[in-house]
Amino acid sequence: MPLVLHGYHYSVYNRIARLALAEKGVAYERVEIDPFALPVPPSYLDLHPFGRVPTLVHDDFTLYETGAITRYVDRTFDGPALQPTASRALARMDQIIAVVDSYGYWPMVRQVFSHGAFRPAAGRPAEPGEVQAGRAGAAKVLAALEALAAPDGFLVGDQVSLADFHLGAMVAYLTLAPDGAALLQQHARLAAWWERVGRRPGFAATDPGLPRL
Ligand SMILES: N[C@@H](CCC(=O)N[C@@H](CS)C(=O)NCC(=O)O)C(=O)O
Repeated sequence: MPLVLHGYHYSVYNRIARLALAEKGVAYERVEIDPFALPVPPSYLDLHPFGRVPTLVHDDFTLYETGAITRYVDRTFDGPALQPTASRALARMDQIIAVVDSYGYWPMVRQVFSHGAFRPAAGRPAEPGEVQAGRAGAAKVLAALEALAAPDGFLVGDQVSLADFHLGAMVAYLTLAPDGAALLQQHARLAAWWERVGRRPGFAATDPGLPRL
């Protein structure tokens, strides 16, 4: 049963898919594709018409969109269940994932992390204004998530879920930027959650590090 994840090693969405696969204990092959190196190869556009990463190929089944991939992985393979069964807990998990995608990715990853950590590490030009704008957007999303998160344990209760990986991959990047790390500390519940969740082996196993000059 060949299982192949096409992705870019620095991609936060690729990491979310890898975190779910790691937690399930599923073996898979990786194909590196950098979606920022234009033009994206036509062979990859055949898999993902929007040219983003990741894409999962399982036998003859091709799937893109990270939330669909992680839910498919959870339902398809043995290992611990990564989605709660209670309808309200599942709704909360889906809500947190949607909030992270819709409102969190850009300010936390593409602004604070990219301009506050990644670009400086890579020796590429960084815009302080992007970090400032990202701080404001990230503060709003972290405040909303602080209110949605369960009081202790994991984001939706006492079992780890896909929401923990979706937010965790973004917080891992956010906190590599000094502004992002300071911002997280202003949200006590999320800071304590990250202290626990960030220690799960999957995070170390999928850590791409920062570029080196
Ligand atoms: N909605 C997509 C988003 C994936 C996404 O934006 N991936 C980024 C890398 S983290 C990407 O491919 N970016 C390329 C670009 O913006 O052109 C998903 O959930 O998989």
